[in-house]
Amino acid sequence: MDLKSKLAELKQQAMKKIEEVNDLTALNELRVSYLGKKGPLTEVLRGMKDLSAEERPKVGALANEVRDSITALIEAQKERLELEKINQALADEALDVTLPGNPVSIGERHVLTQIIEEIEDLFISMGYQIIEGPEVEQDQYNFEMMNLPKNHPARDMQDTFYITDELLLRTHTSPVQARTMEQHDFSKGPLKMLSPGRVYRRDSDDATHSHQFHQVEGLVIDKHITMADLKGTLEVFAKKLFGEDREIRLRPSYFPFTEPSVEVDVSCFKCNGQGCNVCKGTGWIEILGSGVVHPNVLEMAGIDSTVYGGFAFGLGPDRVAMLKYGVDDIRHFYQNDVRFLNQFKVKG
Ligand code: 2NL
Repeated sequence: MDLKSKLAELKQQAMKKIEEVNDLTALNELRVSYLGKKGPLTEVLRGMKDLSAEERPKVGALANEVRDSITALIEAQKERLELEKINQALADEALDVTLPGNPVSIGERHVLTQIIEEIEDLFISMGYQIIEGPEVEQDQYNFEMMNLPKNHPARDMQDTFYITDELLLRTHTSPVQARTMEQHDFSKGPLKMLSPGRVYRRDSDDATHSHQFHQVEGLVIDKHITMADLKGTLEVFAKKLFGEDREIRLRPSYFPFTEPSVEVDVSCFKCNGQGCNVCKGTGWIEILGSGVVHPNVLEMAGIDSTVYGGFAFGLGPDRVAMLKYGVDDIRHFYQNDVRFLNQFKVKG
């Protein structure tokens, strides 16, 4: 076959294959196979040396035309395939921005944390510091410094988890206050503190008892503190937590660490004092214990009880939450069933 026919056939075959190609890799392979150094076009050009002077420019021109045509078609196909690729990618990644979003379920602080933080915020606003301490305590801080010497009958009131003779799980948050009183520099001003935290008692768990629960204790020590300071403070507290219409009343009581001691009732937030199931017909709900700090407690912490005095109170956030939300079993707070916890979501 002469070179002209060879070129014509080569062109026809190449144009057909390039026309049919449908991806960029195959197109590049075709380019290499037809136009590359080892391709048929190069071979034709190499064979030109054997042609006559008359034939050589004609075949040369034809060879150029064939190469240009193939190159042009390859370029056109390349452009088409690249555009298709981009369009395909855009189609694959298309987003319907009008579709509704998937709702995200957002958690909430535990109901007890909510109550405790509400109490913390109130006392912070009155100038108190929030101070926390260890849950594994020394007998010294948990009992001794709270005016509960060994063999004191009041220790029987507290069924305690002992770890060793001297180490125990704290039965109240008072040891945090004992530690703080010991350290406080009264030349810098009064001590006003609030200690929230977990406490432990050797109770059998039932609807109203848990071996692990919470306590929030408050303590103020300064010169010239009286029962009136205590009453005013607790009135603000009761109104903040149970509503502006609440009143409080004090009843005499006994705690080893306060003298005098009082039990504090708040007028029932459900029936406003008329008598109902929440207040068991009395119109009053007991919410905390408190009193004037016993001089022995001050002295044991190195504070001169003839110069300084104070008041202290303790309450159980578990009980407050049960009253506030009508929860009938303290164990709900510790089982962490989301169906229970989700009832206390502040936001949707
Ligand atoms: C209650 C009663 C109370 C205190 C806690 C206290 C602390 C110090 C000194 C004196 Cl450092 N007292 N704390 C006082 C009276 C009562 O708790 O029923 N809590 C749930």
